[in-house]
Amino acid sequence: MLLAAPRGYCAGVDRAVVAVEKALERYGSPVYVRKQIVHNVHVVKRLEEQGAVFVDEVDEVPTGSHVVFSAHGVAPAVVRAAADRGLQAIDATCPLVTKVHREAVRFARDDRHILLIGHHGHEEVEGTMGEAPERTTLVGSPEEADTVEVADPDNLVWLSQTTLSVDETMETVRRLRTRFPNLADPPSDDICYATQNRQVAVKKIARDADVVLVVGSANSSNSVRLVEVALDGGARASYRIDDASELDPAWLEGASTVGVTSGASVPERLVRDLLAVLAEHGYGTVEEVRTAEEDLVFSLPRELRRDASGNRDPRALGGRS
Ligand code: 2E6
Ligand code: F3S
Repeated sequence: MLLAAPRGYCAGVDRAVVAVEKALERYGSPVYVRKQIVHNVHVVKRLEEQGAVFVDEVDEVPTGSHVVFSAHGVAPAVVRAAADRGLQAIDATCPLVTKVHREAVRFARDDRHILLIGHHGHEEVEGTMGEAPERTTLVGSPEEADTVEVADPDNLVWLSQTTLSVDETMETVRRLRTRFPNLADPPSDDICYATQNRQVAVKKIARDADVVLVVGSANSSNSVRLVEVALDGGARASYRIDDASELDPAWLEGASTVGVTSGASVPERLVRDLLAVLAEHGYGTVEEVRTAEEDLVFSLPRELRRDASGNRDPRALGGRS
């Protein structure tokens, strides 16, 4: 068994989950959360059991209540709607998503047109596009790069969703640039460190694994990308599962080496459970294959940095540990 590292929780997911827990501790149940705090059914279920109430839109939240915005970010219109309703908002948007929002605002102010590479309908994309809807066009795939229409081809800059496949995004940019040679690059990577690190690690195990199992939920972009990267990287087969109960023993037939990884929104206990089941199937020797060390910790959302008596929370500062 080859176990990819890094895998599982990133700094932004950890911060968002802790934010909901702290809000529950401080304000009591219910604390409302707009959309899934992160895209994982088990995380959402556990927080529900602790008293969180997940809603689709802020108009479902009773006036005056606390509402947490998910790690994927929100459009400015959502922030305004929450304020208009008198809600106490706690913004758990990952700081690396906020960085992309800021880039979008800046380019729109400079009268540039943004080609945002990302998936149609994904919450992060909806939030980022909401910063400058008139000045942003979504490019959903390399194929869409071949057909997207723009008004001024010499005034373009590209940005991206944080959880895309690095290789596929580079292909999209390559195709865009053949049509728009003056397309400008973003000031820094938008695909986040966690997404990149998990893809490098899964690629490494995929070379030597017959089957790669990815723990993660169906709507988790970064988890689904890991299956694609494993297949591109040479795995004979790769499957996404929410937990060990979804493992189909038929997938293991004839496999001498099984690889395992997990998405950035996946608690490690789900991986441990899967390892226990794999051991029962004869894959009990585990080799961890590590391609990067991660030590990033983000400070809590501003609204939670002080405890109820006004003292600084130990997580207030964050930074590298
Ligand atoms: C926020 C932004 C990016 O579907 P996606 O991969 O974006 O989301 P999660 O919740 O599975 O992963 C963490 C995350 C949160 N990634
Ligand atoms: Fe943030 Fe990347 Fe995680 S954008 S929430 S660090 S997957």
